[in-house]
Amino acid sequence: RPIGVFDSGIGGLTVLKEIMEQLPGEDIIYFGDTARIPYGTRSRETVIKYSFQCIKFLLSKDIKAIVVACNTASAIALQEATKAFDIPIIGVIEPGANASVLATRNNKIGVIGTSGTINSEAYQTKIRQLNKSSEVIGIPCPLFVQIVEEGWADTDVAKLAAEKYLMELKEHNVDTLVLGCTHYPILRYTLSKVMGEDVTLVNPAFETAKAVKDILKEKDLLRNDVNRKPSYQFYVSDDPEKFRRIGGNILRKEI
Ligand code: DGN
Repeated sequence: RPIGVFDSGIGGLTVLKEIMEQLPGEDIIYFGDTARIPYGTRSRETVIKYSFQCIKFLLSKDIKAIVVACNTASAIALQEATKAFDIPIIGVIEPGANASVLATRNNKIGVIGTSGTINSEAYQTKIRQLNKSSEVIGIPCPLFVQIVEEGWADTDVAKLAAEKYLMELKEHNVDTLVLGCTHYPILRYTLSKVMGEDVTLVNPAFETAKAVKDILKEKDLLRNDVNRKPSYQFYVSDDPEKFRRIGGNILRKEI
């Protein structure tokens, strides 16, 4: 059976890409809620309602586990979802938080994401739970999503926005930065340039794929026939052409 992955739109393809690389034998069904993006600015109730609808859609496809690729949905709806549905559901927050705690040397960790993710304090709470002496600073960077979707990740526009958003994190001397939104790994060169090379960038998409592998193995759900050609199916709730075009650039593969 396939793994189901959902996101508020195309950004979750950064998570899908990592899963495809780290679990090459697995079939995957991806659902992007492109009609209702962004989740990042919506209320808690709405994010939970949308996330449950995405999960129910994936369950109708007979999947074996669900990955919540969207940081906003993971931050707000994961707890409720794991209570409501009887299937392994894996979000991006815990894997990202774990990696940041292992990476920091001075215990000063920055987290960037949508307003919904940062205001939920999900990353901050998890990181403080894991490392009581850590200082965590969360900064919402909503413009980054549009910048990436315009294809401007490596331009002056991205650099200027990053300089403004990240100023406070630099002043606090964070040595680790969690890229807490699906789109941000695409900005990593610009973010690294602005933060300085000695700051470790944590990519929750990469860490989540590792966690998915561990959980499937533990539950005996991992495919062992890694040489088979997997099937990837994509569903969106609006305009498939835009998804195909921008998504293809993210995946570096035709959708
Ligand atoms: N996928 C969202 C996230 O990771 O928080 C970003 C896009 C959005 O819904 N604003």
